[in-house]
Amino acid sequence: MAKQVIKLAYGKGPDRSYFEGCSNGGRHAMVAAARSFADYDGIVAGDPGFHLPKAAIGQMWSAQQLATVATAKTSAGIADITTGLTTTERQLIASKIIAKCDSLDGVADGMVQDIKACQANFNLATDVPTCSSNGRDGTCLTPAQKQAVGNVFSGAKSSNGSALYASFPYDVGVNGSGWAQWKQSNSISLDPGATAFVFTSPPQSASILSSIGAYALNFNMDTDAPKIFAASGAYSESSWSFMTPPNETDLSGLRGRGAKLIVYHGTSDPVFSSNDTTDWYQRLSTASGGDASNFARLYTVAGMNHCSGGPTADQFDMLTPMVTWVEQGQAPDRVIATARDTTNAIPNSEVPTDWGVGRTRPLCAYPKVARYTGADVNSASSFTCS
Ligand SMILES: [Ca+2]
Repeated sequence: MAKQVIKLAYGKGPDRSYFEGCSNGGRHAMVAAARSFADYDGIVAGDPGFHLPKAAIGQMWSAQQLATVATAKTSAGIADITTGLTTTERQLIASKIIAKCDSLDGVADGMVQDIKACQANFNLATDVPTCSSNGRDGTCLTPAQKQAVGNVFSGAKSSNGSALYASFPYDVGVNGSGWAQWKQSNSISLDPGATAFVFTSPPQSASILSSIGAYALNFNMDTDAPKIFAASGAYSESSWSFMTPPNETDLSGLRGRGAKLIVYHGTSDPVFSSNDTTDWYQRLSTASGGDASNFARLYTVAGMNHCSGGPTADQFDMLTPMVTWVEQGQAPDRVIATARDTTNAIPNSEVPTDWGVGRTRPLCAYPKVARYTGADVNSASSFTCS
């Protein structure tokens, strides 16, 4: 429609067209890269939910895990999953992740840039103190809590152990308010609503809206989850079919016309896993002769929750590097991100005060990692992508 308006107003269409979106908009971007590549010269996909129906199942899986260790019920009479893992306990987990992973990138700065190495170094079972089943005081997790949290991070599975969605990397942003919002609120409201009425076929009766939390906690990973692939009567196409790219590692159309794709993803995104996106990027690289970086690049954002927030440097401009890439042929090796401290026009209250002001970091083209090389710890220029 915009292109039509431009053509009517100026007598010719736009010279260049760009698409950018985060979250479900990131899914739109991924689908556009595969299906509508002829319409865009550059596409930026942020924290893409491009496996959205699976991610929603993952959310309800997480809710079910946390329900097993809840200590109270809601007014609706279901497990209050916010009591399964308190804010203090999330901060405890984050502090233990920091203890094991912060320095792997060369500097103890409260940010885990080498997220892959962190997964090999951090062990929930042994790095977080264990308390007795009735000894929860914020300094430990019970064995049952460790089981539940471990299951949340290892991702949704059917009863025979088949993965229904991706795992999540352990990262410091587990202490972010966005983590709790998605894992302990949206997971029993937004995700089950979308699953019940859009993602599964046939859709549920609207009457279940009055007990949508119970729908989430009773969602059957064996018999309900497959309904995202089902069509039924008037619902002649499954959500999986209409919401995901037809072949997510075939971007030959985009590549063939010289268009570019930039994807970014917070490593502490609690709803759409950055593991899912890095897995896709690795498969795209394999399908592209071992290297997709001449037309598609991925940047992970340390500590960032879903599209923003958490202990992170989450203010960055991906559009300008995209335009430079498309129009001048200069691929972005690093993009500078800024932490929104108290001096920022839109501060992020989850930026730790001990970071001071003016912190910048490079976002590195995956699989490169931002590593400290010395000098000012708050300056992106003190980091190399390697
Ligand atoms: Ca660090």
